[in-house]
Amino acid sequence: MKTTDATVLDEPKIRRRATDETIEPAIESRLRPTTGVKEAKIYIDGKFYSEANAKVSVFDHGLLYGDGIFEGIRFYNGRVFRLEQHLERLWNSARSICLTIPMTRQEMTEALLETIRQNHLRDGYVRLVVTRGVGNLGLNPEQCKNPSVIIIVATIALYHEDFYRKGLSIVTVATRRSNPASLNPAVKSLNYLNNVMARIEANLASADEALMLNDAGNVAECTADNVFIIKHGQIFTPPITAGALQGITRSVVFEIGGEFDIKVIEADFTRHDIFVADECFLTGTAAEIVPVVKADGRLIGNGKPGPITTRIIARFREMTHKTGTPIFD
Ligand code: PXG
Repeated sequence: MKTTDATVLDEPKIRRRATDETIEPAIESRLRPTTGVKEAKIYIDGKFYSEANAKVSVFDHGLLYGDGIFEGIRFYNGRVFRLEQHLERLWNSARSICLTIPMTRQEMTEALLETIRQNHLRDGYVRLVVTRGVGNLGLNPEQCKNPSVIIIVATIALYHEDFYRKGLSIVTVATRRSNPASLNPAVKSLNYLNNVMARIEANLASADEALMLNDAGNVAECTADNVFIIKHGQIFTPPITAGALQGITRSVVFEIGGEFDIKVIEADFTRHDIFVADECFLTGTAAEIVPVVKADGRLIGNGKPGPITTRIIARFREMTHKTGTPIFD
């Protein structure tokens, strides 16, 4: 295997089969840029790296055990949307898993803004990751003396406008949201395998998203989005105790409900309540606010995005473009 890495000590002494030639390009392709940013700069522990050189140790417990936390943040029109709330949730996740973030919130804010500036974007996505850091192969985090901070800025692959105009389909999956007594779903941890499994189930069922229930059989949320239903002019969403993440976009819907004088109520409900709802929508940083028109094969309402959902989407877009932490001044 050819390599340009001078620190490689030895070549693997594994006899190659003829088919190995077909493996190498696939491995190399992992180094292809994935942020969508030309000459992207990725922040790792106070320094910037190119995509090809942005690497973490194989001994990082984030990789070995999913031991770490993350945030997905959007910036629009040169402003970071709800940055303080994202940092608040990051710090809460850290506190919950006894992880000390190696910088102050002010320093994190500056590192994040500077990473966006270095990538010359006005609209995009930021993935903020804090890992437990390098340890040994044992899982005891006491071995990990230096947590790592990673900031990746990417262009956002916007969902097609049809997605918002026509709505999407969801399917209830067998994989349950984890019980708060095990890994509390309020922690936005690097351990997302539960959600990945749910996502696979949705893919297998050719649905756009997976609806996850909690242990009690009540609706919790989707794999990366909170869920809302509208019935008789009132908006309902599962409480955090049902296994829903304290979504930032979710909290914006509470604000918009207040502005529109529409009650937003946290309540436990079942998938039956989704089937008989007038409207349904999902919220998340990546998807923003997106209507759901089909659940487990049943049309919701008349099978078209509802009027309240449509109004909320319009107001949300206004807010994303007019508010937020300025990046450039
Ligand atoms: N529920 C879960 C489980 C999540 O991970 C949300 C709800 C929505 O929260 P916000 O704060 O984004 O309104 C999330 C969001 C992505 C991405 O690419 C986002 C999440 C997870 C995985 C990917 O934006 N988290």
